[in-house]
Amino acid sequence: MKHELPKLDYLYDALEPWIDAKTMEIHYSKHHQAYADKMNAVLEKYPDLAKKDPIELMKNLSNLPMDEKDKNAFKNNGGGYVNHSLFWKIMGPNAGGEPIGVLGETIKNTFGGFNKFKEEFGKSALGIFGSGWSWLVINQDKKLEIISTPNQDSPLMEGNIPIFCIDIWEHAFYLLRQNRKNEYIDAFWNVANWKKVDEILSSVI
Ligand code: MN3
Repeated sequence: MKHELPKLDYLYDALEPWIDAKTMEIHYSKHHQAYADKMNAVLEKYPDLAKKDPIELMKNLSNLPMDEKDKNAFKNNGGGYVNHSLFWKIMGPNAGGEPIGVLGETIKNTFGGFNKFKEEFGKSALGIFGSGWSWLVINQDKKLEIISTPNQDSPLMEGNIPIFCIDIWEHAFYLLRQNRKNEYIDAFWNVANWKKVDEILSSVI
């Protein structure tokens, strides 16, 4: 069974002016598609694994019955597949502002306020050397935590459940902002879909 890209809930230009339409189009239809295609190519060799949810496979990566070369290819491309699938969901038009509900409360209690959280998350994102992601996860102690991962490594690999993220690969911002990573991170808060993140949090705690 081939895994397909999840449908985008908004148009490519819906996140303008914070994230431009061309970047969204290439990011979704080329980059994400390539991760999906390469993940499917690995899974073709393992029909039993191909039937499973890639999220479950990423959680269990170290124990997957694959040879090492395939496992590494699956880590990179299955990671790219599940990471971007979450990324599109937690962004949206008419978004931004402050998180409310259980999410808002939990962020406040964990980080000492939304602004403190933003500061810490932004620092994590800006501090990534090369390509990677910053995440808000539910860790194994069931607490919110900010972490970052290199390349397309998924928090799932370490038993963390990601609920919010920012893609810090240059392909996520370079067309519009070139080397100005800080501008991209600042703009990103305007597309953060906290309603969706709150739903994701409620579904996993
Ligand atoms: Mn990307």
